[in-house]
Amino acid sequence: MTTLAEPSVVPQHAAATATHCPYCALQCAMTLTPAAGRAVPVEVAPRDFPTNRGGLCKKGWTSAELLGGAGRLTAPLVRGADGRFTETGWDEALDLVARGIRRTRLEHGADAVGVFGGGGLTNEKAYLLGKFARIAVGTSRIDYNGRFCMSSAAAAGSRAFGLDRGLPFPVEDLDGASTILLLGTNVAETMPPFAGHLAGAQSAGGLIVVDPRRTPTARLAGDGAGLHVQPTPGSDLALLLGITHVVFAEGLVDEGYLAARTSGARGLRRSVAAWWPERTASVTGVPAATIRAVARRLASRPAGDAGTAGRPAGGTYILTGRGVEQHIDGTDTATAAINLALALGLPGTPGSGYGTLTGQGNGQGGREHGQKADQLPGYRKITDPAARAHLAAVWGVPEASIPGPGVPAVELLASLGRPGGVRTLLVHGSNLVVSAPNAASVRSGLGRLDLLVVCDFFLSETAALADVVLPVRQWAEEEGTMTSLEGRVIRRLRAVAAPDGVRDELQILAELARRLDAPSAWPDEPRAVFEELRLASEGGIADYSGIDYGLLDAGEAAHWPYPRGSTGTPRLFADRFAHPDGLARIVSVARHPHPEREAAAARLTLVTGRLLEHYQSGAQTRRVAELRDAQPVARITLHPATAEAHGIADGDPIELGNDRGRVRGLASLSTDIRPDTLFAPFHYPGDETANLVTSDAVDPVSSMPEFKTAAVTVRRIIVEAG
Ligand SMILES: Nc1nc2c(c(=O)[nH]1)N[C@H]1C(S)=C(S)[C@@H](COP(=O)(O)OP(=O)(O)OC[C@H]3O[C@@H](n4cnc5c(=O)[nH]c(N)nc54)[C@H](O)[C@@H]3O)O[C@H]1N2
Ligand SMILES: Nc1nc2c(c(=O)[nH]1)N[C@H]1C(S)=C(S)[C@@H](COP(=O)(O)OP(=O)(O)OC[C@H]3O[C@@H](n4cnc5c(=O)[nH]c(N)nc54)[C@H](O)[C@@H]3O)O[C@H]1N2
Ligand code: SF4
Ligand SMILES: [Mo]
Repeated sequence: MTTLAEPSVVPQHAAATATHCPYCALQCAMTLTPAAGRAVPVEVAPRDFPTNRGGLCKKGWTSAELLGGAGRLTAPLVRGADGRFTETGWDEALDLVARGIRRTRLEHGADAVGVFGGGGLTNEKAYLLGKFARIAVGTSRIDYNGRFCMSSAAAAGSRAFGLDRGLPFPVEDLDGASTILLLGTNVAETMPPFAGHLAGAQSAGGLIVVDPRRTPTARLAGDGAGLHVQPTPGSDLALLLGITHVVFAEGLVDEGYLAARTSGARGLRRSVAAWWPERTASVTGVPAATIRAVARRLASRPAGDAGTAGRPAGGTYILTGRGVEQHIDGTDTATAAINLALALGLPGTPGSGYGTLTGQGNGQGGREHGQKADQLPGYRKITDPAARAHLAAVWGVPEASIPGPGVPAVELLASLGRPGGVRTLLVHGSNLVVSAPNAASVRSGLGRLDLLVVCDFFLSETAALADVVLPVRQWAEEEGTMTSLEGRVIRRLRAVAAPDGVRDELQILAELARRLDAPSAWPDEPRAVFEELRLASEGGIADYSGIDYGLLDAGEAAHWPYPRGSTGTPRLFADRFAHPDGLARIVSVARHPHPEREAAAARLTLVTGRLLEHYQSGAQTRRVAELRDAQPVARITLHPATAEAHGIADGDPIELGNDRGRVRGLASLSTDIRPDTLFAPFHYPGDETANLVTSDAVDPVSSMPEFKTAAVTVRRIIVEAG
């Protein structure tokens, strides 16, 4: 068996490397300069770029710490009969994985092999992973953590506009807005440099933030002349129907736009008729006067604002985040936000718009190139005969050999080790036992597998449960492309050599494909994989065929769709939406009963989300001293009145519980939260894992789980010393 190629040597002349942050979708630009002789091999400096304009958050500033090597995996680990890991050679580890895949496939069929990807993977890796699952393994069972992130917004965007690009306009367009409605997003902590783009609306008194917590983002609005709207968790759909009701009732609708650019508008008026402000107030806890004020502000064009050339006077933007999307009615809630935007005539109108804020570094590209259960590269549907024929030709395989649609993440995870379910699972870029809903059941599922293979840089909590762990190159050690929250394709460049023993994930996939005697070609160099991705995406919704590394290296802004021979598309929908008739589709939505929320009404509602210092499951940021020291343990926020009623003082160890499990943390008392609501970050492992109490009930359209609200009880606990 051939061994993998050695990582190519980093050119010595590369004094400074212009690249982007490894973490979130803002993809802040930075320069890495070699720092010879230090524990951390490069120094980070922010670089000017439209999204971050020279800013970085703490995570970006400290991102190079993880290149230093502490805790880094440098050889494949294989679990022995005694249950312990032993370091092995690459051939041995890859042979073992290939044998395991073959055995599962032979005994239980190809669908008994599952693949779980991530929105942090480069486009090249995401693409090759999808191809690997379908063509090398022959399984339909592939999905990824973007299902937990962007799926509701993506489903709503595709349904309404015929295309899902989180922001259909460049971030800088927000600078000229006089009104911005932020629904369930705390950008001041989750994308700090992004907050700079809110300054115009903030100073115009038009920043409106909807969040059950008074977050740093809500403060940007509330402390100025803007508004912080603080609804009952999970009531956003009602709130949006109520605001839309006022838009109709007060004649604020852009009738000309609705007639010219949308279909289905007639049903919309009817669907919001019963949501008059006082009724909406009784469901959401938001005063009727506030609901009216929000509607009026969104429809207003401030007098005296003449605008500038190319930037019309003070427009309005509506943006959603996970706070309104990660619910079992997340797709309908995002749809209600889109419908409100359409009623006001915002999408595609210069200086105004609607968008959703993509989360992970490559959360956008990761959802375009085939990691999703129902999707082929280029954002094509796997059930579409033309799409299948296109990919069959690109891959050189019979169309019938491409599997059909698989199952979404929660269903895939629920099937682990069950009859008819997945028995061998490969994980690339997710720390499931911390980040998946109802985490205890996911942990049991992983325990029932015949073979669990995890690729990671570190021994994450999920990798620690694996049978085989394969150490991969990270961020500044690899080449590739990422697609930012604006749909802009950018280059990730290698600045340092990876530690000895670490392999590129593309090489791992290609090597496994060879060991499985897979048909088709298996390029393992990023540029070659991107060239294949261009062909694969050509003619699809997310068409990258006109983009190449040369263009990106020259610093060209490349927003997809970017068909061969064209230029990119920074702004979408100016003349038409992506449905065949060019119209946006208004799908009327309604609020339905919700068992978890009803249970929560009798107990307390736990809301989960993020802290500035930690990223996701914390697998990376809990290893950075500065970030860990700033937020070393899970702190659960509760209102002083709630705390008093439960005999809890600030700093007390507490436990939240329900029939799914229990989670621990230290009480943090704050009047920034509603008395009926608690907040816990989901970044911590062990008994501080917030997902031990979240529900794996899913949205019927997107299969997004209900991360944001869980019914819980709270109690003070005594923790034994030592
Ligand atoms: N520091 C940091 N930054 C990150 C990440 C990280 O882990 N850490 N992750 C990245 C990723 S992948 C993502 S997806 C983004 C997420 O970015 P955001 O969407 O900004 O983050 P969250 O904290 O998940 O949720 C936002 C807000 O929703 C509120 N919320 C909860 N329930 C409700 C509700 O029912 N209604 C309303 N209106 N609001 C509600 C929460 O109080 C929270 O303040 O962040 C990205 N950036
Ligand atoms: N309760 C609750 N749960 C949530 C959320 C919430 O708001 N509340 N948010 C959800 C959301 S929006 C998201 S995006 C998920 C994220 O949660 P996860 O899917 O767990 O994401 P990360 O913590 O980023 O895990 C990525 C893992 O892959 C590794 N990794 C990073 N890059 C690569 C790579 O290129 N290759 C490989 N092989 N490994 C890599 C990292 O070291 C880390 O161990 O969590 C979801 N879970
Ligand atoms: S905002 Fe996001 S991309 Fe920018 S430095 Fe922070 S984590 Fe990195
Ligand atoms: Mo996310």
